[in-house]
Amino acid sequence: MTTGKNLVDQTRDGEILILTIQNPPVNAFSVGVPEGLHAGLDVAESDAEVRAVVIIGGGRTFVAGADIRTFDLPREQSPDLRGVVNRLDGFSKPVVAAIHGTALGGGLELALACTYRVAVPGAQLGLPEVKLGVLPGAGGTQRLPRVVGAQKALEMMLSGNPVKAEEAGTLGLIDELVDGDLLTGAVAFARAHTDTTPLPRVSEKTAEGGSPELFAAARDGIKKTHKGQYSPGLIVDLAEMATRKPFAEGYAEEGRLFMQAKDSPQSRGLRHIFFAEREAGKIAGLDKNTPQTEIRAAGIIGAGTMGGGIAMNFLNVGIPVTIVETTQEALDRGLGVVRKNYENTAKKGRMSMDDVEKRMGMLTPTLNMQDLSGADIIIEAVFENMDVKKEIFTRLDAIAKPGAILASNTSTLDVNEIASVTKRPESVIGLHFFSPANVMRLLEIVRADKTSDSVLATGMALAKRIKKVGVVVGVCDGFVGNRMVHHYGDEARKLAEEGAKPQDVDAAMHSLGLPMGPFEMSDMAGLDVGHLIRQHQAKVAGQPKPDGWLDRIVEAGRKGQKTQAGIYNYPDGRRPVPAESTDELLSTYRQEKGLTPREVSQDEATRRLTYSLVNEGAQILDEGIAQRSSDIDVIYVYGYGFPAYRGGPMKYADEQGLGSVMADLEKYGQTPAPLLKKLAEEGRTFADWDKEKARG
Ligand code: T1G
Repeated sequence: MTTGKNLVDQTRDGEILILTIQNPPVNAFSVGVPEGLHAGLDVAESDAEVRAVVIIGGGRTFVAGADIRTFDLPREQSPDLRGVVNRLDGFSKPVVAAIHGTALGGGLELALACTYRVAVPGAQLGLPEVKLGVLPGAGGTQRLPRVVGAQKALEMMLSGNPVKAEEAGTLGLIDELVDGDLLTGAVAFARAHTDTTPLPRVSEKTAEGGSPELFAAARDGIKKTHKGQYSPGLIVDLAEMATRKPFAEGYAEEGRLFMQAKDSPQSRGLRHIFFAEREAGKIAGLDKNTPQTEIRAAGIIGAGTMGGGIAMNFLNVGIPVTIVETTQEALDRGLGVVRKNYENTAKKGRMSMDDVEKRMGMLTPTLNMQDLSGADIIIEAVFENMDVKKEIFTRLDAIAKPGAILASNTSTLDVNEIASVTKRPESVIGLHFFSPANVMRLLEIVRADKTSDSVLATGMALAKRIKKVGVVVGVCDGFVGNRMVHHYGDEARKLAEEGAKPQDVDAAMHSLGLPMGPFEMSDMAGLDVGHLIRQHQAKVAGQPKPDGWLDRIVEAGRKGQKTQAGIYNYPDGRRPVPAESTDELLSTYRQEKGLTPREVSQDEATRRLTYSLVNEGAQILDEGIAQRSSDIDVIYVYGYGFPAYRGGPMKYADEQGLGSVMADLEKYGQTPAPLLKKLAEEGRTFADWDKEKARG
């Protein structure tokens, strides 16, 4: 297929032809790149004066892989990476891949088909395809084992994590580490090899170290590390073929399996999340160049579980933190937890004790809120009570310096109301971290009515800086994640009242790939939290005290994991064991309420629970509390354990078809949200809605 598009520049350095790929921002292997490379190789073949070729990436990186946006294009319109790789394999003249930034996926496969590879220190080389639900499809599964051995190749392809150039050098993945200018180094290397014969070909090498035990262990391992996923098993099969079969046979099989994996719902789900995560960072109407506050020092109010975890995020990126508590005992306890977390990480060899001391050294404890007067951002992380939060923000307003950002880690309360007690509501924002805050990657960034663009832009940039996935949400009860979980919990409660056992309800979500079901999650969060919220809501609404079966469990002193008993028993602390007392309590409750228990299939439970999330998600979109359905997917994948290979609840619904989602909602007595109803009737998807919204 010739498009006439050519994204490769040709230049010469004497007898060396230099092919520079120009496809910013990451030189993805898009249409125009294969065409340009073929044009360059044509010149190299036909011009006798050309003795060798250097392939290099323009801008900040080598090739970061195939263009993921082209995966769903018909084959004849897709950029033909394998075609270029086939031509490079055994090319008549030496071809040197000059690597800086990243050589990932198809980018590393391109380099592996070249005669030689050179790189600058710090460059990253890897095959991350498994993270997209596919497998290396341009020779990677056959060439990488032939260079680094079966074990290392499996490790790289199953983790999807890159290795640095320095390590690549020790592995033989690159032939030379170039100090100084990459192009100069690559041209010199090429020039030094113009007379080399025969030219080395990776495809002719033997893949060492492929014992049956290795592949058996890998197959076992992925059952845990990649539970429910399709492509990792294919990667193990192909790596095994690389150690057993001729290159051509393994390569052909790789091509076939790649197409299968690419067309799988799992790959669509993972690719959706890849782009959704990047899209979430963009806020409609917010100028990219909006001025931001420079965050050099942070303040945190509350050294409890959340406060301590939040502090670690700042310390981890070198931002000093002043942390406030009301009593010395609470302060010491909070700092003790932070130090213990770091020491545990050091024990696992993932951090040095020096680093532990360095980070603890940047953490200043105090009982005096006045000590926050120098902070650029102050995050309040005290327990969920509006009066307490208002009192704190009133004091903060007097203490914090002009321009400081005042943030609340509230997970449900009205940020507008919190902001209203300050004279600078434009400086107030919600930063909703998820527990454990030093681990969970999600950060719901709550944009209040008066939050300024600058404060919002600073919040988004800060999320990236502390390695969180920031998603902007509007103000409402529970924002996006918790608001949806509320309906999910309601549906779970109903399923149990209708006859399902709590463990079967949870198993329904395990079957979808979630590590925890709704009842396990409630027990972990603490049943008393939901109980207090229900009591508060009943009081506000002037209704009688709630007397649901969950309330009765709490009133029996069973608050969940923290009391080793809730819906489940926890004989060894964390593993839930079905509790007879819960079954008895439920059957008493049903009798009292005149409910006749019935068989509830796992399929019904899975649909009702998942679609309760989707339905509320649609309502949230309609109200503008979330910008796009893909943001909701990012929230559920990074905050609630929804499997990325399902793409998140909204993507999952699109895959099922909104027509059938709506039919199931109605069948099970849930009222479809107007937006979902509209899209279903028009045969459209949430993805269509996002595109339309983005077009404005
Ligand atoms: N295809 C299309 N677009 C891509 C892309 C890709 N491979 N990689 C990045 N982008 C876009 C991204 O969406 C964003 O767009 C912009 O580039 C900057 O990215 C046969 C089939 C390279 C480490 O999995 O991991 O090869 O939002 O914000 O943080 O075996 O991008 O600006 O519009 O992420 O500096 C294998 C994917 C593909 C690597 C840079 N390769 N990329 O991170 O920037 S499968 C990958 C990354 C494959 C073959 C198979 C990262 C990065 P926008 P960014 P960054």
